[in-house]
Amino acid sequence: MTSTRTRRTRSQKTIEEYLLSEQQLEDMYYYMLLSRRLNERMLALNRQGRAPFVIAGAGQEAAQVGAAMALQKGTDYLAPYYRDLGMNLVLGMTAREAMLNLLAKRDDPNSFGRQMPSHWGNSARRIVTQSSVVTTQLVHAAGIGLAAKMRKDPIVVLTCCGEGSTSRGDFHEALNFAAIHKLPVIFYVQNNGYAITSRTDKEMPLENVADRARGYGIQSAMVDGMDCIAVYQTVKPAIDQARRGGGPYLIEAKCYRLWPHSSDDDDTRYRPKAELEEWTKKDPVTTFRDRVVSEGVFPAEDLQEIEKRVEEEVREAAQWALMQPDPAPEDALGFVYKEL
Ligand SMILES: Cc1ncc(C[n+]2csc(CCOP(=O)(O)OP(=O)(O)O)c2C)c(N)n1
Ligand SMILES: [Mg+2]
Repeated sequence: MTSTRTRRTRSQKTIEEYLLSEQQLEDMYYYMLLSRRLNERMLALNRQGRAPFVIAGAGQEAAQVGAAMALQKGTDYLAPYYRDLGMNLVLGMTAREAMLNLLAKRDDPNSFGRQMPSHWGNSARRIVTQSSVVTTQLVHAAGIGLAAKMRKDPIVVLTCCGEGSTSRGDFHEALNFAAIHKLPVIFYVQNNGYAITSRTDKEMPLENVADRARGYGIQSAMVDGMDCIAVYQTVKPAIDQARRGGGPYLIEAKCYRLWPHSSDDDDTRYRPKAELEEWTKKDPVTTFRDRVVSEGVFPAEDLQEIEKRVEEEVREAAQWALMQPDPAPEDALGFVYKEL
């Protein structure tokens, strides 16, 4: 995002303490807020009967935006999972494109309306197309890492999944393979406490996903995934090290899914209300805002300008996307068979 605002007084000291530029901090807020507002509008469209299915990243915006900002755009690869709207936005997806994807429109750049919503993919942005089968993207990431190593290409692959997905075989195979071959892959696990209705303690016998790294001899870190700045500062050095040939890294971002699993889920049947209320106090978007305002980094008026811009962008994108054409029925077999 490029700033068009007039400058107001800022606390230079605090900005330096964050080890981030003013622009990076502004971008963090913009992308987190854009992701949240898009998800809210998407759910409204779903409830109006206009969008079939929503699977959102609400509560995970800091974990996603902070990590994606550590990538080199257009150079590094992202093998995301369905909740990663925030990551896609950082790597260049527009609000209009996000809405085309939700509505399975002809011009959806992810799959031209062929995949379910939130099945990302964009070759120009180096975002790897994904399967509905959870965790398969980790194996794809290991393969891309191997190709990069063989070509001596200094790229890094960031691949994401939820903590529930770390109990599937693909997780273990991908980590083992990446560790043996010292591949430039960051395995980034967004631990949001649940795999649909199952709490973490019913998914694995350990408290921390990061502890699983030891079994493969790779380095690991845990970070507060509700804190965008901490996430960036944890992921960036791991990416830099992998780019220098230091091998894979497992990072666990502890966060929380503030919404039900999807638009088809009723979380009141399995999630205690008090737990949700506690985590809502740590909402990554509002806590970021409160922090940068109270520490004098941004005057509240500057953030209000971003908020107004985001509202307008999301409103316009939804209206525009609803009017875009659906895929033509005769194109249904496109991309299925090789054109001769
Ligand atoms: C192999 C496989 N099993 C089951 C499912 C159904 N499923 C979709 S999402 C999901 C939960 C995954 O939980 P987690 O990895 O923690 O990610 P979260 O949704 O919590 O972000 C499940 C079981 C699937 N898509 N693929
Ligand atoms: Mg989960």
